[in-house]
Amino acid sequence: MPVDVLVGLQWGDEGKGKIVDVLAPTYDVVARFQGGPNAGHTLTFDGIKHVLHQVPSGIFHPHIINVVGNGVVLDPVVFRQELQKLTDRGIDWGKNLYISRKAQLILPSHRALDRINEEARGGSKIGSTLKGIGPTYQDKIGRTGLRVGDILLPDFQQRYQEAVSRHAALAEFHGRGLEIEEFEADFFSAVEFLRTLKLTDTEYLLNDLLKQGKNILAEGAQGSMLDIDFGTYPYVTSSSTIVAGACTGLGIAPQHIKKVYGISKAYCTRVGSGPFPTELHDEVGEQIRQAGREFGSTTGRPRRCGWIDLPALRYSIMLNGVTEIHLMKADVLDEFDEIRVCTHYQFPDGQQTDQLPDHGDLENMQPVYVSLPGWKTTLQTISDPTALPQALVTYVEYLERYLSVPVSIVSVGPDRKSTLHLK
Ligand code: 2SA
Ligand code: MG
Repeated sequence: MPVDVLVGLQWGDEGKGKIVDVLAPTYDVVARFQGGPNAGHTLTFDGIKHVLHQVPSGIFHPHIINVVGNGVVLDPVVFRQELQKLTDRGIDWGKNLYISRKAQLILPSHRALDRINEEARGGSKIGSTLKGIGPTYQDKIGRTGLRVGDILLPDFQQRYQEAVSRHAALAEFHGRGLEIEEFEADFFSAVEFLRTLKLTDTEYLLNDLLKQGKNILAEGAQGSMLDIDFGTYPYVTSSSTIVAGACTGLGIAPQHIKKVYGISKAYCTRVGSGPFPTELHDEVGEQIRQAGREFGSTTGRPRRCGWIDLPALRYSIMLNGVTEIHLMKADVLDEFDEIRVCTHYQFPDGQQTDQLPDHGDLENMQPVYVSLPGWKTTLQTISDPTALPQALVTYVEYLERYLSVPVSIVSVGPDRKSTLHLK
């Protein structure tokens, strides 16, 4: 049976949590393959909004096995909080949640270093979520990281102290102290809690499940334009957010992958610094922010808002081999007279391109737009795809023509039920 992968095609917050929730019932397994507490996946059903950071979004379905893969960086303190909240809401996660022993551990000193590094960047801050993501992946690649499985070793405490000493030296380079003492007791009690969970070689678990005929949904976090290799470097996150990351982040071979769901908003947002060619600094951008409630679900930061960027989307689709697009938050554009679509970028010398230039260039590009009519109706009340307004159908057809990939879902509201299947 196959592995299907769901990825964000923009700069994150495309609505991946909602789509995993909608698709989850047809899968036996939902697995996270990268990122960590920087992610914020929002799911809304039965009138309640749930925000997940590290727990896979299949957790609300008792039949689904949820896996935190080796590619993830895990903060035990945040993880325990998340699970506690689920318990308080009556979700029984105990039986079907597995964590890779090879996932990297985020330590309090990683979080401290994230802040120190950001502050040291002065005017060129990444806009990190300050969850310790960058420093933890740095340790992983530098082969000095601590992994979840290490908490079972008798010398874990000593390994921890060695890591903290290393981190203290790095902080000192910036003339700073780590100042983590007040967080350590909490960290160690969360580690004790983590010990009681199902810490597993999840690459075996997943491949055994595949052999048994189970199907897996790999749940991406952040977005393709934040990918460590192909995103707008250095304004990116520190993991492989594209489909290829699902292979290394779960231990699954590429031939198992079948469908690739590419999630995009009907417009575009970005949180944090870095180039964003279609960003709107005017009242239209503000209108999108308010209508779309565009504030970070992890940090509460206001998101930068703009029109959909088709050269960037086509690039993401190419990198991921997207087989179907899910167009999210179409209802946010209900009130607009016109919907703009960026088809090209223009260089300062007047030349145009529909390819994504390197980020230095990208900052100097002007977007070239096509204007399409708005639908000026309330989409949220529509439950039959054939009842969608013609202007929205025209918009969707325009995207499909440009991107050469079908749009199979249009989402018209945050609730599970506000999901229209076109194909
Ligand atoms: P980091 O913390 O090292 O991964 O930050 C590096 C860049 O990646 C961006 N990033 C994100 N962008 C959008 N959404 C993310 N998740 C949260 C959410 C964000 C929030 O779902 O709302 O609540 O603010 C996410 N995670 C990382 C980040 O802004 C940096 O530009
Ligand atoms: Mg999010």
